[in-house]
Amino acid sequence: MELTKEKLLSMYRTMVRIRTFELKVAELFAAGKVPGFVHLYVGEEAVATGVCANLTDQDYITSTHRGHGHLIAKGGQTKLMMAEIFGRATGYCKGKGGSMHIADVGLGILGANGIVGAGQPIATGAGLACKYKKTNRVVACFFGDGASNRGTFHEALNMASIWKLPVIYVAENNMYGISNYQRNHMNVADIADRAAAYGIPGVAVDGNDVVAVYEAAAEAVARARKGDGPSLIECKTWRHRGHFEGDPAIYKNPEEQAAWLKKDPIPRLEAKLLDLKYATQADLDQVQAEATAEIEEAVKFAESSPIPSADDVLTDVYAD
Ligand SMILES: Cc1ncc(C[n+]2csc(CCOP(=O)(O)OP(=O)(O)O)c2C)c(N)n1
Repeated sequence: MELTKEKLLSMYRTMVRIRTFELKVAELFAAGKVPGFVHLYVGEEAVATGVCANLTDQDYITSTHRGHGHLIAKGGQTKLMMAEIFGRATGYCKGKGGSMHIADVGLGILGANGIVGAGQPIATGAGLACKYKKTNRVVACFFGDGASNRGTFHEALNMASIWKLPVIYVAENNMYGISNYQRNHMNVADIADRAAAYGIPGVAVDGNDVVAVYEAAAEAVARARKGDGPSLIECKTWRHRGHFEGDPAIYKNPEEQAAWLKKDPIPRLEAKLLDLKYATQADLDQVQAEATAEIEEAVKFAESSPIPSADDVLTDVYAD
């Protein structure tokens, strides 16, 4: 499949916006301006971007504790996200959710989730609703390698398989569950192999190559829309930073880290864009400048927003 210039440039823009957002959050967290925990997506941008580039506003995603990239790729507004991370009343969840609980149901973002593996049954339920209502919508379910060991993963894939639900399960294999290397927590090299147990297609791709992710997701989305059921896509990738901000990641092998940094998905796509003459260095610099301005604006919005009122502490907690 030959991707158009517009598609490649649009995916580049998304990846740069995610990276810029995340590095700004890292800086603000280190400065003590962000309450709570943040788990950043730096290094994994090609996964959310390549998958979500196949989705429309009508489709759904479920996200994880490392969710900022998924939300931006699905069209979430960086201003409202930043305000939420700052715990402000103007944020996506009125400042009550923070980094790990951002949702925008209108955009099909069914929520980030602090419970590892909790998105899998939610995505499966959303897939059942899509099928039942004959909407032709699909659901992309993002989760980590660690989450593929949870019972929720196995139940979700089994049910989606027998009911032929339109769900794309996306395992973001960044090789670690916190500090636990993949070989210590599972006896298979490829999470994609687990698809065989449920009779669905499973494919492992280079998760740092946005084109490879895009193509695998395109096939899975087409299959889901046709009514042929779910797929599992494993994207092999690497988080550049610790598990959460503040984690010095002393468990990582420095040589392995250095080798993965050379496979950074953003410079890889830049090289491709320049090579294909789809962009000049000035065009790429312009994309970065726009992303920087957007994120600065988001920070200003968050910092100047009010903190939630104590009177609202119990609103939106339970359904009336
Ligand atoms: C059910 C549950 N068990 C344990 C935890 C603690 N915990 C938070 S993140 C994490 C590791 C998740 O690893 P993975 O699924 O690979 O995602 P990654 O952080 O690598 O993106 C764990 C065990 C949790 N949040 N929820």
